[in-house]
Amino acid sequence: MVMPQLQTINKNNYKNKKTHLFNKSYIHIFIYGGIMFGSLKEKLSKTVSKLTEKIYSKGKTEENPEESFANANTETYKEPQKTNEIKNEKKEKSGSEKKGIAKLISLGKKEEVGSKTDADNKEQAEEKTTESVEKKKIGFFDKFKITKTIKKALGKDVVLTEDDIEDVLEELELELLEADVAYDVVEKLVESLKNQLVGTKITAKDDPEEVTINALKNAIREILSQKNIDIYQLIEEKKKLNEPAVIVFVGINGTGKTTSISKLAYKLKEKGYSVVLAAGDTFRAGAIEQLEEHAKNIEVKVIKHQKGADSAAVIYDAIQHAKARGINVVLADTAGRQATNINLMDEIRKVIRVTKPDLVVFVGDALAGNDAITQAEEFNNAVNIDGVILTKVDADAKGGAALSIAYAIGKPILFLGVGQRYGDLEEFNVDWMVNKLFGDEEVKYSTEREF
Ligand SMILES: Nc1nc2c(ncn2[C@@H]2O[C@H](COP(=O)(O)OP(=O)(O)OP(=O)(O)O)[C@@H](O)[C@H]2O)c(=O)[nH]1
Ligand SMILES: [Mg+2]
Repeated sequence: MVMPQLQTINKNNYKNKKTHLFNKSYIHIFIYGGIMFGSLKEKLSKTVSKLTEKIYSKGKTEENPEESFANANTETYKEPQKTNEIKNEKKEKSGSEKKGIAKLISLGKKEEVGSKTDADNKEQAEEKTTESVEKKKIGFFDKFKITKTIKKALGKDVVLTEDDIEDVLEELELELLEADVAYDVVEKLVESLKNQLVGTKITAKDDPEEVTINALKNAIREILSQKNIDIYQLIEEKKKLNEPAVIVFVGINGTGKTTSISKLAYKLKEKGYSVVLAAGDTFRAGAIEQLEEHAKNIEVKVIKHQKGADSAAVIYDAIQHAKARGINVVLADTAGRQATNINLMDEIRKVIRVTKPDLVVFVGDALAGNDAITQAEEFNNAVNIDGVILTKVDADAKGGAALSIAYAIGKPILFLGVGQRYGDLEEFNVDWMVNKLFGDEEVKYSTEREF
């Protein structure tokens, strides 16, 4: 396929645009240099270091104390004063009364940190800012390299108790909440870590760092392992029935529905499938033209009606067009809508009822963090979504939505939008995410634009 011409498709050309959530990404890029999941990686790396340190310090022998990891010039992170606000807020959101994290919000904890003055807190926060800027220079996983060079065998077997690691897990909980990881996900992750680490014998033959990394990886795998959807298998199955696979994209305004449709169409064309787009956003000014511009770039056909036409009718026509011409896939755009907009939510229900798509894909903006999860839940309640595309992940240092959304709604992430080129759509799977979070490379996506 011929590469699409570099061209700018700016929605401003088509409509009076609202302030866009994407603007937030510049803040992330400023802090983390646009490193995907950089902040989350850093938090996980810190946890691994601290847990490893706990194991070494418990495994040191009286005769040879300096062999211990704890004494081997390991830098211990200074924690800034964290407010309990994030935690309380998220707890309220989740409505969960479970123990676990809730326990941490106990007064005891508050008193312990509460003895510090505001000035102390400010100073610590400032310290952390300078410290984190410096840390950026040596890279997030350099800490791992430090621990690797000073790795020693344990002096004796170690069996960790809950008390041994409680403080580390408490810090991890706060940090994950701060990274916009959903409350239930944080609770599950920490519980899983505890189950794996507490009471397990770690012997001299074991590598304490490997033990902790594996425990954390397993915990993350558990969270991400939703039943996956193989989109290509679905297309193949529909092909055998001489029918197109119909995929409808839904979500709130500006999350990247139209862009993701164009990226997926590009990917499917590259794989040899024929695709038609349905201009089902008949609501927003300029939406049809925007889709047509993309379609021209990637050389696919668009089925459209007039602005204001019935969205279900447009998509229905596109399906008939695909059936008549043996086209493999129909990708249907729809208008962005807030779940509170009753009329538009009724419209999307009608679209689904009339067109009976094979997949309803919710498109969420990774930068919206926990809000993306709430939106996904609302759309799932309204139209029963099958899977998720998370966009703007290239600018997402926090990683909270990517880690939480599938678990929170019980539906898999299918793709991640990672930039503003047609090829910037990553197929999501658990290994991909685990590699990105624990790999040594810093993943920085191109800021080049094709639209
Ligand atoms: N960096 C980055 N930008 C993206 C990504 N996906 C979409 N965008 C940008 O997000 C903006 C909105 O994308 P659209 O595809 O128009 O969003 P939409 O959901 O169709 O918006 P409405 O039709 O208004 O509801 C555009 O400027 C896109 O270039 C992504 O993965 N990474
Ligand atoms: Mg759109």
